[in-house]
Amino acid sequence: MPGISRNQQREIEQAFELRRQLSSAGLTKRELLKMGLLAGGMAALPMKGAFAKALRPPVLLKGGPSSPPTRAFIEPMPRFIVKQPVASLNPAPTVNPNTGAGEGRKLAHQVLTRFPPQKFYSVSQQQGQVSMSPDLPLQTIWGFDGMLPGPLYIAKYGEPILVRNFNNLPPQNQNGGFGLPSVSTHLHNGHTPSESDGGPCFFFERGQFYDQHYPNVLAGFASTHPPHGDINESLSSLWYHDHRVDFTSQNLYKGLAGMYNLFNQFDNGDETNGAGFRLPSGEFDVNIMLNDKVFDPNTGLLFFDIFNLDGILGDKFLANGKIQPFFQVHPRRYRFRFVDGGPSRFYQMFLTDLNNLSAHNVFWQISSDGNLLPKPIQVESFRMGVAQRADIIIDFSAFAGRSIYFENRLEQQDGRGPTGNVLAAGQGNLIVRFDVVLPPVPDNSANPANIAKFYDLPDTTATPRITRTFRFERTNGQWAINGRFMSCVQDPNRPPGNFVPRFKVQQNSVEHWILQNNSGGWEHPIHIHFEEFQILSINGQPPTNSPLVLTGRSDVVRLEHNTQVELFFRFRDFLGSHPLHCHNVVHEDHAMMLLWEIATQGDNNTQP
Ligand SMILES: [Cu+2]
Repeated sequence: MPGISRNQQREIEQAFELRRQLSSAGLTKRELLKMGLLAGGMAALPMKGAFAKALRPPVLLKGGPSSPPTRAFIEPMPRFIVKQPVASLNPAPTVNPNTGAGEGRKLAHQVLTRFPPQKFYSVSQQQGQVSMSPDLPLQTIWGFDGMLPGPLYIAKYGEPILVRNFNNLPPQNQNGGFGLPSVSTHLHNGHTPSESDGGPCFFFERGQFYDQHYPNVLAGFASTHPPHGDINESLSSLWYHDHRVDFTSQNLYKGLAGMYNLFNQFDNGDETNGAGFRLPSGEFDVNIMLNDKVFDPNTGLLFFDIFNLDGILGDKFLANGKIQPFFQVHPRRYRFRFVDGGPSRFYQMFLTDLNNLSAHNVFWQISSDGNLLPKPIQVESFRMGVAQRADIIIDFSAFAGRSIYFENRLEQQDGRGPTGNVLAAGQGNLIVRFDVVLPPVPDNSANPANIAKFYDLPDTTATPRITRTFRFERTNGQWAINGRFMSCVQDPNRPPGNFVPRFKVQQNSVEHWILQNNSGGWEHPIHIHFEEFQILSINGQPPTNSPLVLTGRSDVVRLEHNTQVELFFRFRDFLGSHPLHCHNVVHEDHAMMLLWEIATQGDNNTQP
């Protein structure tokens, strides 16, 4: 390990060992907090001696080098494996939870009969072994079908599906130090009824299954735009991941995530079809999940630091489960669907030519999270917080015969958030190397410069029924919203699966939500489930469209230092509970999240 002394190296190794022993004791973060091991963060602990020193290795906590060295760009980036449907499920799915057969669902499906599934899927959450680098040992992960990343669902509007999700994870005492074999699978911002959304409280246990019904229906179908919904609210690139309350960060880090591409008649997955947008399709439509991870310097095994409440930064950068892969491409246009798979890092991605560092290599951004922008914008970079997606189009014909890198140039030194500095070309994290070495092939996709419009932005002038304010803040070393922490509390007056919400939204109403970060030290990528928002103002000013502040529809807003944003929402079509939370999954688990509920009658709580 270069740049550190033998003593520092030994401290790091001791710290990993101690943390591993404490982690495998199976304590939750809250139990550790009660024991005083987490109070106020490690730095505040009044500990002395070798134990304290080892628990607070300076190099590790500064996010410096910890993992063993790995060679870069010696393995290809894997493509996602497309999930295939099954002919039928046995037993057949039922509206009410089939608890007798082992289903862990508590609430009935709201629209299973209205939108009967046309395809059925069966997926198993289980342990698997994967190679993240030839320079590291095989890693034991938890993945959908045992894979990292999990499979890619190809879905279409108007084609409802049902996914039967099995929990086949190993028992808690075989978790390798982190991970809880109790899961809830969230399809991030599908317009999905609450009981299938995979919320934090809808977890199910080992040996159980859970049927998730994805109607793949446009928002507004039962309200503003009957009967088919608003085409302007079409979604494209979604991802799914574990959302188990208090354990999302461990389970996600362990590998429980995948992607879900949703098509319609315009974004139709066929670049030769002139009725659509003619976006690059087939082998030229590539999903990329980004993660950063830490590996134990002694064993080379994946390491999760349950003592870190700021947010975990890895010193190894993975794309589709491989550390710094290369990807061979043809000299033509490609669509890339990026997701920041966390756990805590923000990215600003540039195309870097290491032989010409001063070049401004432009490409096209076409989406903000799951939403196509009103039209493509030409950019030199794009920024993402955890859970955010960005669809971009790169024309590699300009780079034929050369290699060019995806480089993250956003400086971030700890889990609190980026410093705001954008590093010079070549000084950031090189993540994927594109080798433009494959032969020329036809390109039937549209030149983004000639795409005048994807969709219109829905109107945001309707008067809100209520404006609510949410403060995101640090409280006693943990993370709170309006001074309170997340917990799943069963409503004693309603059937099982109904949790006490912090507030009730009136179905089909308009609300304005003000999100406040009064801190100069932290940034939070805030995600609200179920409906997308538009930003009405940032610090009182209407936003101006730029690559860093896209004014289109989104489902995650990066709440930067000392920032207040006002968001426009319409909550439609379904009833039930959903969370609002920080998607730095360490903050989320600890416990910057709340549950709200769409109900027939809303409340008037302006600071829930
Ligand atoms: Cu946060």
